[in-house]
Amino acid sequence: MKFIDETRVIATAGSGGNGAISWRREAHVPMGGPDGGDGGNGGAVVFQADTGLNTLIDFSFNPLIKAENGQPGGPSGQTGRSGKDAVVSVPIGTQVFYKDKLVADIASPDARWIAAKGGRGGKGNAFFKSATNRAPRFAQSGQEGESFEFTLVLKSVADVGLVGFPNAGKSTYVARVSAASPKVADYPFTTIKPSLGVVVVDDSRRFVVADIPGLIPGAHEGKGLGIQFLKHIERTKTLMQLIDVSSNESVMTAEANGELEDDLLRQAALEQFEKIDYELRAFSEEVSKRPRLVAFSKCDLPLNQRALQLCREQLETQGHGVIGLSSATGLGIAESLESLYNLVNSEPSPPQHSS
Ligand SMILES: Nc1nc2c(ncn2[C@@H]2O[C@H](COP(=O)(O)OP(=O)(O)OP(=O)(O)O)[C@@H](O)[C@H]2O)c(=O)[nH]1
Ligand SMILES: [Mg+2]
Repeated sequence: MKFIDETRVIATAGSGGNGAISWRREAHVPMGGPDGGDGGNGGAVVFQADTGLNTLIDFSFNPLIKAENGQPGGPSGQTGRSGKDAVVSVPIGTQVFYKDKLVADIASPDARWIAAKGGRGGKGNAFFKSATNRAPRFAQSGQEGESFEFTLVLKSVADVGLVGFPNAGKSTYVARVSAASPKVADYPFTTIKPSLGVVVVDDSRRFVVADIPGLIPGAHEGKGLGIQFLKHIERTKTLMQLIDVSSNESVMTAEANGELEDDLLRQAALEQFEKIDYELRAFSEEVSKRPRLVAFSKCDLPLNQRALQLCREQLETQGHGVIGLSSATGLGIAESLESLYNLVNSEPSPPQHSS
């Protein structure tokens, strides 16, 4: 899945402070010499990778980035304070273009790039004192900070796509495992467009997960919100399918009457699996054949835990990894990350069609 985000920013570094012209004035020194201090340097604009970000949206509201100017020099040889750098967080994968040329690629979690250099502070008149000019009446002006208009482009490719019925707990999972904070609510179609989260398993292992709007039967024909996002799923390396039977109507009714048989529960869960599987197959045979992790979500609820036990074997014989997890309690979360990381890294990348 590729999301393209593009935005323009103007990065302006701080100017250097002017050097000072000043003379020593002390009661007992009749001819005070020059003592004007240097101006401080201007702050730089620095782009820094941030694993918690996955869009450039903030820049569309705030395209002007300005670092602080250096302070002018003072009397008695005082150097002006340097301006603070403007350190701006950008998502990993951000590419920086200047006049259509790629000038930086913020690709790793610790990447830092100086986008605009601050101006040097000017020298004060004390600096220019020499044998031939003992009383220079001039000082240097601070240099202007650099200023550029850049285009930032973010192309994120998601490694894992989350699929499942609306309300299955996809966004809650993304919120649990990444720094992203998608909207979560107890009604269907809370998520209306995909969003990404960067999952940091540990220092050296990361992957990107995509939260996708819920799929419903008929999605491949355009029902619900699904179809346009099924297209994106084609680009992910692997899928995690979330199953949640706790809001299935016949299950709930039987449960309320105290007559929930194993068969009914198993059937309801497998049916949910099949319905999504059918949509995937109808959309693309190739996508449906990719190894998939089937996760029974909300396993803090006994109902889902029981459904997991009842269906595990059958789903495993179909070649899928099967786990139970709860984004509410953390149960099975670490295991899911290990499995997904392994799936992502064992799979050849899908073909890179342009989107
Ligand atoms: N008990 C329990 N509830 C959960 C868990 N995960 C999610 N929920 C609840 O399930 C409801 C739906 O969660 P979402 O994460 O919004 O579901 P979704 O799959 O993203 O839904 P859509 O965006 O509508 O497709 C919310 O009320 C969540 O609080 C869990 O692990 N345990
Ligand atoms: Mg959602």
